[in-house]
Amino acid sequence: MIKERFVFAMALLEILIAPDPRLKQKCVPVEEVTDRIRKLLDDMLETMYEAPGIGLAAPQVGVAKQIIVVDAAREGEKPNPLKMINPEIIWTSEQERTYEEGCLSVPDNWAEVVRPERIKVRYMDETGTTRELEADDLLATCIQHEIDHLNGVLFIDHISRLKRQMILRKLTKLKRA
Ligand code: K1U
Ligand code: ZN
Repeated sequence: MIKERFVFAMALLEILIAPDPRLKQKCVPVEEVTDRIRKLLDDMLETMYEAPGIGLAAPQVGVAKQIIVVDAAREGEKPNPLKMINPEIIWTSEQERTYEEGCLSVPDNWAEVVRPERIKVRYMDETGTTRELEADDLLATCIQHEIDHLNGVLFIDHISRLKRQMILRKLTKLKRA
């Protein structure tokens, strides 16, 4: 008997640009880690590297599920791709850090955001194994930024209303043009 084999090619996904109601949704947890979820994780990583970016959350590609990918390795460092399903922050440091953040869904805009400097995050990997990771520096900032996306929060929600509205108006005009 000939066994059928499916070979899935990786795909680049379209990244949604704000304002978009799909970026403001609360995402649902993943119940079971299937091949479809693993394919989404691979496609998200490929999309993130191509953008280029250091993180990407599923709602940014129109999928309202609690899934993020991150690689905060700096230039010249060994790549460190992380695939996180149902990530939850279980500890944050009192010490905070300010970082000028960007977002692939808010292109060409950067703003300083204050967040805890160190975090501990619990998540499921692509095999369904629950893991915990302690992160600091850019990795901690990026994971917090991506988990915000899963709750419909963008980095511009951390800045003044005036600045946020200016950015959103600019993006709306660019999308119309
Ligand atoms: O969520 C996203 O849209 C990805 C975003 C993540 C992020 C950046 C900065 C601070 C916190 C979270 C980005 O990757 S924006 C692009 C970016 O940071 C970058 C692009 C090329 C080289 C290095 C960084
Ligand atoms: Zn973002």
